[in-house]
Amino acid sequence: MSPNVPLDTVSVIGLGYIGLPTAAVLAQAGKSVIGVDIDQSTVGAVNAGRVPFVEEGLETVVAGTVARGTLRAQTETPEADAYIVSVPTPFKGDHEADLSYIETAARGIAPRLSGGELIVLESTAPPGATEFMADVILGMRPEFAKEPNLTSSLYFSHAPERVLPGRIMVEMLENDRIIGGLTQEAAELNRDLYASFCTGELLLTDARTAEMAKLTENAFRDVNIAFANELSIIADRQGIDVWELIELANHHPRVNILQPGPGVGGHCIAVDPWFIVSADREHAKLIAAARGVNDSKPQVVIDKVLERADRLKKPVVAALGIAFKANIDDLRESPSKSIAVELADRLEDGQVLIVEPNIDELPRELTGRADVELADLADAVQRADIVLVLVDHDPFKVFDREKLQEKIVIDTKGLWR
Ligand code: SAJ
Repeated sequence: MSPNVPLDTVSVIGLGYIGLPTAAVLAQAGKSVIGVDIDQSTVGAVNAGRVPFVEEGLETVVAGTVARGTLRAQTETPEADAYIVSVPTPFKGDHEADLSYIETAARGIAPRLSGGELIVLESTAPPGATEFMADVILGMRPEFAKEPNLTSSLYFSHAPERVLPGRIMVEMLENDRIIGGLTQEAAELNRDLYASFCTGELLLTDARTAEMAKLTENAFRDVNIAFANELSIIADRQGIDVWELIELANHHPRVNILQPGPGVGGHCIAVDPWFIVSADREHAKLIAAARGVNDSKPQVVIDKVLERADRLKKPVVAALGIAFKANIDDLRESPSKSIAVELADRLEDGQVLIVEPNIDELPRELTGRADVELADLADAVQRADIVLVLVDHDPFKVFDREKLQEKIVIDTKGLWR
């Protein structure tokens, strides 16, 4: 039996790629939701029913729930029955997790508590982070630490997000969720809250296992992409088409190799495995090696382009895609973007034409330079000596390949094979 405490008002701390969709689906499910963000422009956008980033289907739900009055945003942490902390956990130093955003969120929540509240950590974090969040809050409110397990106490839980950018509004409703409580009651209360919007299975465990499960999922994917990336380097040197190789090997009933690319980007898969490594450096050998392989792939691509460009006078490179993956506008931790930046720096007397249909202006690192320009696909290909495919955006797939004749094509995504 879950503790009998209300879960009507929910405050979501951090209105980013995960927090805002979470707030929106909770509001859609009938909760009264108050989103909190330190960024006034995010707060302003949400209150106007707008979304500060591209995510299929999100704006409609935000606009609808704001108009109905079930979702609003502010910069101050309010009183609420439940809190969901969805703030960044970047790394610092030697790939240690930086828990300072979680700490700041916890410090904002503590003064608002009156007992009986559920506090959920959604941010991906290393084993022990939920206990850390609880310690920060209980350190500020020691009166709640004295009577654990009573309805007047606080309930701490971890429910790591697992949604795929680009499919967030579907996966948030349908994916199974792992819910790890610091106590059984906390896990049950967390399950009751998430059952209001999630039709997937809600799997209860303890907080440390839930923390590790999330890291394990992303490390699994990272290791498997590293395998594909390593194969792509070996195959290239052996004169073998890696895409054909993988397709053939995947006909085996128990083989399922992922796809190589220019490297691994985004704020999850390129980051989270480090939290396992930093928790146990001595034993996380494979996970650390996979990170190394994936992080080295952009340099392999850069070297290949420079080698080809070396033979040309005033080489023009069309870089197709700088987002971290297909059909999104997210440039964070994007290997494609760093490849474009380094090419712009190193191409002698050359030019880089960036084709990125999901953005209207170039990021800071690529602006204000005479040798870089945002161009449309047809124009860039026409002007380029080297066409470098970095992201498999849909519009690139249907490009007329006749127009590639006489171009040097370096295709890191196997788009046009
Ligand atoms: N990539 C490849 N080859 C592949 C698949 C992906 O090179 O075969 C690259 C992508 O181009 C991209 C990176 O890997 O640069 C990551 O992309 P992704 O689509 O694998 O994953 P993310 O980072 O968008 O989202 C992941 C998901 N985790 C898993 O699939 C295990 C998502 O479910 C998580 O919620 C998310 O991380 C997160 O927030 O942790």
